[in-house]
Amino acid sequence: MLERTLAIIKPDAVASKNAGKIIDMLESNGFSIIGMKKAHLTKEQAKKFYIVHKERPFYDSLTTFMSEGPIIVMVLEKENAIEDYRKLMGATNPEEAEEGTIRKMFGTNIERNAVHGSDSKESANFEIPFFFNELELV
Ligand code: 3AN
Repeated sequence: MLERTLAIIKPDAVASKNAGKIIDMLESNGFSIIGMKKAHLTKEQAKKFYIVHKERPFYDSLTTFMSEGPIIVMVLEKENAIEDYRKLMGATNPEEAEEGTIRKMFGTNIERNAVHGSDSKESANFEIPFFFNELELV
């Protein structure tokens, strides 16, 4: 069954001009981009997006990072999109990510790790409408 996931190219990877290479990897791995926009989150918006992490020690630092510059947000569609995109991203810590994954290639450290992807159907159901309405998904 076709599935949708939310992908973000984070401020570090947009600033380092790696967005195009990351988008190329998505397409060559079979993902269809059905929604895409550039955004610059405020700290408050980043805190709302990452509300599930509000008790974590890195919540403040993460939301400062995610609001430091523009991001590129996409809705990706594919069979098994959520799990397959998590695999293509690689481990949260780029040092532990497998060769050929996006985070291994473009991540700097466990926080500045180039990309985000929904980790479950429940997350995708929160994250996709956070950025897109149905009319924007084609
Ligand atoms: P993932 O993005 O791999 O699902 P999560 O959900 O545990 O990882 O963490 C969300 C985001 O928080 C990560 N993408 C990363 O930017 C940041 N993060 C995770 N763990 C740490 C940490 N120990 N220190 C700083 N930032 C972290």
